[in-house]
Amino acid sequence: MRGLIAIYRGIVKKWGFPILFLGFITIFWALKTLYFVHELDVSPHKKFILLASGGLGLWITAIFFINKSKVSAVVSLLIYTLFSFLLYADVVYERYYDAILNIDLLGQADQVGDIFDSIISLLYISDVFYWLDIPVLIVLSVLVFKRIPKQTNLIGSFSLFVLGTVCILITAFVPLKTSYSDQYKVALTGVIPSHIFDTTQTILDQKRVVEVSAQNQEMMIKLQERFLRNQEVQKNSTSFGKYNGKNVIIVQAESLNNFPINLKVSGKEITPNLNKLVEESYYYPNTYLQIGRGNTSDAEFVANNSIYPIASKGIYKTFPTNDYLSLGSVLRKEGYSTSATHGNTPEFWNRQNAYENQGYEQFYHMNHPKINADEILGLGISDESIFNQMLEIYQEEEKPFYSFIVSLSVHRPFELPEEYQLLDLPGQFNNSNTGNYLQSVHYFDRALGMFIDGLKQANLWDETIFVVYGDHYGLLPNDTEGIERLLDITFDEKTRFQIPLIMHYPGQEEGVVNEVVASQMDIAPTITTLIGIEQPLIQFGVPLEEKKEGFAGFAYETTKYSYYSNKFDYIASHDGVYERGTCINNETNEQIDVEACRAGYEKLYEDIEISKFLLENNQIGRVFKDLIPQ
Ligand code: GP9
Ligand code: MN
Repeated sequence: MRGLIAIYRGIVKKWGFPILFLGFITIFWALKTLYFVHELDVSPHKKFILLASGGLGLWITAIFFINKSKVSAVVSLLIYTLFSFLLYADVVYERYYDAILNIDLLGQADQVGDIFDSIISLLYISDVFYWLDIPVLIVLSVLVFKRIPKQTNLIGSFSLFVLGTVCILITAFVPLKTSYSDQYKVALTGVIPSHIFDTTQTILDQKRVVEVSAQNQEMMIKLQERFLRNQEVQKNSTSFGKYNGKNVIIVQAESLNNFPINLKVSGKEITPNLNKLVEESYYYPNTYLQIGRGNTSDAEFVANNSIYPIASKGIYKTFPTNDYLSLGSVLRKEGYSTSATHGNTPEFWNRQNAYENQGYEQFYHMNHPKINADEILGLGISDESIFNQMLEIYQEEEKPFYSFIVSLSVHRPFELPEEYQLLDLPGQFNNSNTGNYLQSVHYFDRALGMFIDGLKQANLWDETIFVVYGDHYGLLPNDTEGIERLLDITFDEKTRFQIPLIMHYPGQEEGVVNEVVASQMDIAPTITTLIGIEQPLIQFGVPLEEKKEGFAGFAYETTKYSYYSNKFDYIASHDGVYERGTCINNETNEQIDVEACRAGYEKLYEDIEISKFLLENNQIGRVFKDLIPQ
């Protein structure tokens, strides 16, 4: 008995503190991970999370106990704090982008300054939970440090480190699969294994992209046939070429959801000008975003290119120099003068480089000699100022022209200076995100109304196809309670993804509300139809007037391969298994046998695969190499 007690004492003396330390870190990290998973609304897999947390615990313990030195103690705590920052960065990033960070996104760190206010608006008081462990750990370290003997434990520490690495690698490479959503990966293993897995995949993916050779000739012919078939729909449309030679102005409205359209608060319209425009235009209220990792910039890309934005850093950063058949390039070949306008710096989101291959002859940004950065609001030049300046530029612009404008003033945290808050809202909206958002949207609406008036005065209105659509949602799931209480509307995922799409044709006076399920990728095909483009096009969208079967597919934002359509909605499962997805019959609003959704899923799956192939291998310019006029 005495012998056993002696052995026990020996173990406690040698290993007691390391075990205590390891236990604390494992529990702290596991709790933080579970807290994040709870926010993600996915069920956690506790065993793998515990194993990965133990792995991190072993790493930190190994460093702390390498010898009795303040350096190793401080370094181990610093490393734990750095991992805590990584986890918290994932938490905040996920709140806005519905994804976790990726190694590729490190290059975007330079933009943090521009979106600082937006980031602050994503930090919640309850987040203190993510940081409570650090002071506890510091106190524990001081107490433990005083009591550990003066000795070096190189072999012991090395063994712990190796064991920790094994735990982490097992959790990274045994349970995780590429088909899993980011949320599911985190729920299975936590953020560290998920990042190791994703980074490995990114490196492997880059290696996989090889020069496409003659073997793909067969595939090229299939693609040619497919896209020529798509284009037949445009050529057979009664609207084909109806507005040939007319100007095209597209306004991509920052953070504009569909719900403010025709919404009244205390009898007052939030968007009187957009509502008026809707009454004399084609209005597609069931339109959905299709942004990827590039957010705003991907919305631009999808609307102008009609391709899924499959790119780890967003298209403008991942494939800026690819060849494209975007609206800008196509219209330029038709003799249009083409320009893009964005009131921030040319470098922001790599637009300067990316716009060159989008076919824009001019890029009007805040440093452009013709642009005056006279009024800055939030992310850049105010909407009112940029619209006014464009009206002047149009006076000199050679006709016909294509002008693509990205508005900026409606952006998180939606806090406009008082003098710009012109909407009279009841007191309960004060200091609420909903109230601030409505004020911002109202500001944009007012600026847009003045822009339209200006176009009318310049006799451009009836010479122009005028399009407005939202790039993505403004408010986030965290705002749901406030929106639903204050506005008495449902703010579920579908409403959050819903953006307005309004198209005014030259001379149009009668409005048409078309309920077809549409998406950002239907914008370019609709324009190429109205202009009557004969050049071969590569577009996945459908001209809206010809769109009979509504469809909006998703590669990002929600689980990949989910889609909405007029008949069914398919919500893919987080683990990527088709059969585990949910199929909803939109007539009855009831869940039905998942097989009913299969055709839409297969079509979307193929379209995403082809988009990926075309983008990664820079094939867009090559599919119709012999047919496209150079
Ligand atoms: C602004 C944009 C940044 O045009 O690039 O805004 P976000 O992508 O966060 O909406
Ligand atoms: Mn945006």
